Amino acid sequence: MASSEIPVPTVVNPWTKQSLLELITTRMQDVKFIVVSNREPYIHKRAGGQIRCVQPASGLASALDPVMRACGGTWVAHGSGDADREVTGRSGRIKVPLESPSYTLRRVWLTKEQEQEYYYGLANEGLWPLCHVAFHRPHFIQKTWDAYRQVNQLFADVVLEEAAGDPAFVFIQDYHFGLLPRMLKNHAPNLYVAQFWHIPWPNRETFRAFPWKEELLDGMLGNDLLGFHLRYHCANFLDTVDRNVEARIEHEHSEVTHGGKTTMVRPFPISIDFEWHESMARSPEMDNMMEFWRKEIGAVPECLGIGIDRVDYTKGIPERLQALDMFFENHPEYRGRVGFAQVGVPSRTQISDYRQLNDDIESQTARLNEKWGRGDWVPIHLFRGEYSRTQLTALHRLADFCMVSPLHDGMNLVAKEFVASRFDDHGVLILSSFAGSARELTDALLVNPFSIDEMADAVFRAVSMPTAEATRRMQRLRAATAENNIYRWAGKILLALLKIESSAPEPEPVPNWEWEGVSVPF
Ligand code: GDG
Repeated sequence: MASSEIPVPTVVNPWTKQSLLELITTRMQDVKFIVVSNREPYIHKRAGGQIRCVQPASGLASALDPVMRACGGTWVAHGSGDADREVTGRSGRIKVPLESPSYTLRRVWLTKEQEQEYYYGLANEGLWPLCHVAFHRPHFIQKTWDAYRQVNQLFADVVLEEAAGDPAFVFIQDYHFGLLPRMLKNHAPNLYVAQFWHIPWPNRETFRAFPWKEELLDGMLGNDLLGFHLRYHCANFLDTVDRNVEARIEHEHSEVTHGGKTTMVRPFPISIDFEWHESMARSPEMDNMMEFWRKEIGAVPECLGIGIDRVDYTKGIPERLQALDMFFENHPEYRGRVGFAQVGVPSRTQISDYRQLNDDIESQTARLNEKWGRGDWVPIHLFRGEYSRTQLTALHRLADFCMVSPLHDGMNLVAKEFVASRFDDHGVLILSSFAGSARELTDALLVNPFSIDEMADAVFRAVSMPTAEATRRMQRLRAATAENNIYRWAGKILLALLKIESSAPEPEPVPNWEWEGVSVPF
């Protein structure tokens, strides 16, 4: 059957904010809910003599904020904004979001040196390239691992303080906290600990290069539940454990037992609040916002492509620009008619490779515009900066196609946000088959981002696609995203945790810790 003949599936009972709330109010009344991540969902920054509260460009923060708004509870995170301390009480706690406070943000203060070694060093120059396998050499330096251990312990102290001896669900986010689960479980067995690893897990051969394998894996096996986006990442993890630590692995149940403790390893593909994105796209303020982009772009071309990314070497931005170059080379009939707007939010600019990447993208854009531009037609518009969610949604609305071409990505939410914004069923998604989202968004034009020819060809297919085919594809993409939304992701994780909790033996009595100011020895 041709792809355009496959019927659009209807969305049956999707998870909603309401159903998640019901789950929480009926099943989680007696437990605290604590989320831990490095990145905070709201950052207070000084700008022009004023303090602004901004939401960072982060997939993790975008995904979890709606869940926390629904659940309440406490989110423990690094207070990284230059005005964070001024607006936060002595306790380090602040209610967010400011316009409708629904949960507590507990800020953890790190020294510049800790941030440098643990965050930029071990997490982002070690684990990030190791797990992405994007042909970028990871750096493993002992002092960064020492800082990683130290910061994990600092967060453990804060979480134990927030739990205050009560039973709690602790939901840890990402690769910054591989040691935290074990630290928590060793001292508070009445905590139910889950971790979601937002980036890929590499195969065991790649992981061989990591110098502190056993300690990291032992830390992660402190979890009751460990989630990855894809089954493939779970299988890689189990295989890595099999090779490196003394453990019993039950592949059939996807469980590991290590040191007498069992960890469930499960795939939970993350997503977005589909309805929220769609209603924003339909809101009256969109007209003004679209006007904003029309002015920024100048003469909007007949056909507009967009890309929205943190500037990161895993996102494949230079490769995308090369593909556009080849497209203009191969299809002179589209010169002057197709334009591309790339939003690139600077990210991790303390790391020199990231600064270099920003410079490279800028000079590549300048070369391309010099080569192809004529009259008032500018082929590539580069917007380097951070934009509001409303502005990004307006850009989605203006686009005829969206290119999401990471060399490797755990999921990639931009692809899903684009689809959610297109209530008009217009627009073509070009998506890397190395993004986790490609497993669900099979009606996108799937490409190998390492093949410039293939991507250039996909651009041609996108701009020349018959409207009926584009519409059918978009309808199916939207149905898939509406069904697998962020509430489903959170609901499935909570249900798995509740299952673990209900089958747990009666807990041992918990020792009465002195919480204030005491560093719990690990
Ligand atoms: C990790 C994994 C996984 C972009 N520009 C701005 C802005 N954004 C928002 C996007 C989107 C988010 O940032 C980026 O999401 P990605 O999914 O691309 O992810 P990463 O930050 O690399 O995150 C990734 C994700 O975790 C979730 O598990 O999907 O695979 O690498 O929401 O819209 N947001 C704002 N201004 C911008 O200029 N406010």
